[in-house]
Amino acid sequence: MKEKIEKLKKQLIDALKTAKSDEIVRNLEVDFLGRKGKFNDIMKSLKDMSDDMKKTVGRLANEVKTELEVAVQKKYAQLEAEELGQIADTEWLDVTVPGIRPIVGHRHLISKFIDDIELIFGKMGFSVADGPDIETEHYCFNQLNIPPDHPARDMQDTFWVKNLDKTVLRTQTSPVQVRFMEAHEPPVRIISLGKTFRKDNDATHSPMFHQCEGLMVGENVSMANLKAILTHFMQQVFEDSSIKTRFRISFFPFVEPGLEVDCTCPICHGEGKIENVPCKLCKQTGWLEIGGAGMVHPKVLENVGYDSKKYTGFAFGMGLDRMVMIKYRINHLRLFFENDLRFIEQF
Ligand code: FA5
Repeated sequence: MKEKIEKLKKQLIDALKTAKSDEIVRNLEVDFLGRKGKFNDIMKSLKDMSDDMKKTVGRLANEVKTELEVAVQKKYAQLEAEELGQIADTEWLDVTVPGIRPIVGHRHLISKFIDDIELIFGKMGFSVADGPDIETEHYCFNQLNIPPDHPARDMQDTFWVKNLDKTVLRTQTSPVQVRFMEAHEPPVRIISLGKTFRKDNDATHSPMFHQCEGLMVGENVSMANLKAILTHFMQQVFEDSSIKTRFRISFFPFVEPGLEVDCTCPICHGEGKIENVPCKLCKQTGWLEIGGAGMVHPKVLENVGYDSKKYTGFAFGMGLDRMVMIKYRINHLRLFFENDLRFIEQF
């Protein structure tokens, strides 16, 4: 019986040496040391032995069983250590390797341009006013001297807001003029920059675009002031002191006279060509259209309770996206809003 016990011990020790997984060790444990295992068979056979044999064989069987139980636990521990070692190998962390620099974003080109404009006008004493993107018909049209059914409403293809009576996505930043004048007494000197919306869509027209509105009202404010301020602004924003501006007569119901504002092309400097090559940007005219302007209509001043005999003022509204296109030679408006990082990261 003693040999049988020693043989079982050797079998299990040998099997444990080659066991490569917890599962194999568990099967060996059950097979040798479990309730129905080989060692229990020996224990069961003790009852048929003499008392002396019972004692010696029983003691030996218990000692070997304990020894083997320890060997099994050691094997489990060894396998676990090996597994951890492998993980450590595959997830090896070399703290001396230089880190991966996180991608740091920056402000969008249009947002940066808005900051630039605020700075330029800020130095000329203009403060910044805000208005809602979703505007009432009252402020977007009526108060700007564009009553219902006036043909001037057709100049702007409007998004009306469903289920909200007489409400539009603002087609222009001009309603901010009215909102500001209603809340403040003259003198007024503000700009307002933000999103505007129209049912347009091509290379130079986007359904959502940005405008910069300007308004200056006070005593003796004249068109000469308008010209001086816009010329200085254009020179600053295009970083070219040779830029000139010109006014062409136009129509906007909230100003009289109404004007289109052009500036000399910053690429060909008003020549229409560069070294005899026709300038594509200004289509050889030497001029670029920047926005609308004019002297605030007395009706608009009166709508907000200003004395139109005492106060005069000018207003202007420029398309920001077009100016950014000119400044950075970008040929399609869509690029601003597609969020393609290959484009955005260039600026
Ligand atoms: C206006 O919106 C007037 N509110 C401007 C104004 C203000 C006139 C104050 C007088 C006094 P207009 O519709 O021309 O004007 O638009 C002004 C500028 O917005 C245009 O010159 C153009 O640069 C830009 N613009 C108009 N529609 C779009 C569009 N769909 N996409 C991109 N830019 C546009």
